[in-house]
Amino acid sequence: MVMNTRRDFLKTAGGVAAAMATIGAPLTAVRAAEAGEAGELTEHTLEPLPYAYDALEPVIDAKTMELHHGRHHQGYVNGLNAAEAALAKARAEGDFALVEYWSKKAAFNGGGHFLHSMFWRIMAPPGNGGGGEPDGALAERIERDFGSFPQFKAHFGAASKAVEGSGWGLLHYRPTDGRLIVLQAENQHKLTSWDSFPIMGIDVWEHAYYLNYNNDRGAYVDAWWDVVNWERVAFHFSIGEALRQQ
Ligand code: MN3
Repeated sequence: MVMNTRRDFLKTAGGVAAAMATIGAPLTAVRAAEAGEAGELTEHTLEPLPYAYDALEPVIDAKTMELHHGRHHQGYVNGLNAAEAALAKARAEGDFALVEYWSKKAAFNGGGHFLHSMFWRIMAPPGNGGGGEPDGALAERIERDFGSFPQFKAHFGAASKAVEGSGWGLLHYRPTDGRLIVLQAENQHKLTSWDSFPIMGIDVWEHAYYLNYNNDRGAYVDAWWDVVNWERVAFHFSIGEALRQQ
């Protein structure tokens, strides 16, 4: 009985880890982690964009994509590597004086790396993989949990526009009951709900839209629907559904 419970837990925990890796983290980093020896750190890396910098125009301009991916996302990757190295050093030296500082850095930069990796993947060129509406099981679940697709859009859009300061509007999947939930995140990691994980989200930091939309976050959020890659979101949803079966 105890063994079964433990086995079930490990199975579920492994499933959640695999889902998170598939949705956000670069697969190269996952392979490195699996191959690593005890105590060895994963070197997180920035994956190339799955399309050209100008592929999302006119919704998101090429210069914004270039800076956002090459500078901002790279910064989170570097910050995560630095934080994990500092924590490893603290363990080795038995000196945890700065553990709070580096733990916060790991959460902020790790959140940034995960969410941006997901963000690039759930977007596609307008009219060529981006835009439209979801179909199939995802569409049915959105209808069940939000009443209708327009009601979901209204809720998600309002939450995204209302994020205080820098952050994200997020759609989460909750494996315990299969429910879809709209959440906000401040910065890259605050306001997290621990029993669910994001399957899509919009970056509403000013660096995501300021060159094109200036201070008009609302116009950016409204235009953003034209680049949502629903096929990819549906794939993330299916990962959640598979977890729920375990
Ligand atoms: Mn960003």
